[in-house]
Amino acid sequence: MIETTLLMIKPDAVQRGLIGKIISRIEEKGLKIIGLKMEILTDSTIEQLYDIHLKKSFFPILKAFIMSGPIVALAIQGPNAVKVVRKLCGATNSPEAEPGTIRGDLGLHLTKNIVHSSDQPDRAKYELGILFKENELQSYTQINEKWIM
Ligand code: 3AN
Repeated sequence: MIETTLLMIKPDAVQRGLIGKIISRIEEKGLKIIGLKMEILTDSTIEQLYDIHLKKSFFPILKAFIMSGPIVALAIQGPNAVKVVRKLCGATNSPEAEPGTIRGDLGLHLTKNIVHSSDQPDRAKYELGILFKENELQSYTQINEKWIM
């Protein structure tokens, strides 16, 4: 099933100059980028995005980190995109993420863990709705699609 999901490149990866490397992995997999922006997230955007973690003890640390610099948000489309992008990201806790995954190859930290991606199709819809307006998502056909999907 063709799905659209959110990938957020977090401030640590932006500061470390890893934007291009991460985007390359998405493109090389064959997934299609249909939205892309750089932004410094506000208090309220972070609270909406991480609504399920609002009451958690680590939320203040997470929020301060996400607000510490610009993030890059990508809307990514493809077959089973939600699951595929989660797999490309690897386990939440970077030291436990498998080599070959984004976190497994590029990260060492639990909070500064390089990327976020939606974990379910309904969450993807919700999270994309927070970071993108409808007219910021592009509908187009890539010429290589018939070789990939
Ligand atoms: P994921 O981003 O893999 O879906 P979540 O949703 O469980 O992971 O956690 C959201 C973010 O909160 C993680 N990316 C991580 O940066 C941070 N986080 C999760 N658990 C902890 C924790 N115990 N201590 C500090 N930060 C955490």
